[in-house]
Amino acid sequence: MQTAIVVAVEPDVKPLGLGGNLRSNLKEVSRLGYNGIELFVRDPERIDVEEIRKLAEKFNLSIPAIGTGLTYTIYGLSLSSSRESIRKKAIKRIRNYLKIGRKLYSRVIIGSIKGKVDDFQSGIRNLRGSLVRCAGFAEEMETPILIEPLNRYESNLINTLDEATRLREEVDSSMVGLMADTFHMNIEERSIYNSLIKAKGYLEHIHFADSNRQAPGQGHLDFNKIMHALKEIDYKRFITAEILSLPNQYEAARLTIEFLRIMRN
Ligand code: LER
Ligand code: MN
Repeated sequence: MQTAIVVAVEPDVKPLGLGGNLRSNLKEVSRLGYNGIELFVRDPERIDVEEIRKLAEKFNLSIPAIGTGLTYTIYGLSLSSSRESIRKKAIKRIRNYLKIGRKLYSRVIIGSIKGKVDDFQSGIRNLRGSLVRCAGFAEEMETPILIEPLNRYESNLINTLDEATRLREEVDSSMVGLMADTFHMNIEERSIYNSLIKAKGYLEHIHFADSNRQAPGQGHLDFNKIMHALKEIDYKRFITAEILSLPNQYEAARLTIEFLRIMRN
């Protein structure tokens, strides 16, 4: 099992992870014993990728994934929008994230950028069409994208791993995988464990947060059973903390890694 935590690149961005000075955050993440970071990036065209690559290398941290959610939450760009011009901008943005992903060997997350729609049928059709185009870029750049189901209060398009699997099969590209997030799964899945097991073959990344989105161990999710399900499907990729900064961001990071250490033993 490899461990990572979400880290914002731009110092003024507030992530579900560590925000502020990138260098000191990477130093701290490494000191705590994590193997990697998931980059949370607001503007893929304005960050110094080479500087990030060097910093991650210095602190011996992999970068398994890049989060793209701010494209929707700040800029309002979504892959399912009823307006073609918005979808085009969102797709272009994913292409820019993929360019970074290629340089850093990171997968690109398709989470909030899926958007929310008034009309489900046309929304899912638009999302599928946009994903086909994103998959084309992902193939060109040999950098996978990951569909992340979100809970119903954040999106009305893909809420479960089953729905994500169906979409993945429709898009039908080896560069499209799935990821899970225990916080969303707790709200949407009939069984967190069975859904993880069923996603075997497509599951390439996972966010860990407890039922209240605090560090694992601070809520009422059964992480023993979740870890068993992951073991059963021989999941060996990253477990990434995507958590609220409670009681503060560094303590949340510490609580997570200690909890995961205990679970491993
Ligand atoms: C948002 O709730 C989330 O889980 C992110 O990983 C998606 O962009
Ligand atoms: Mn997530």
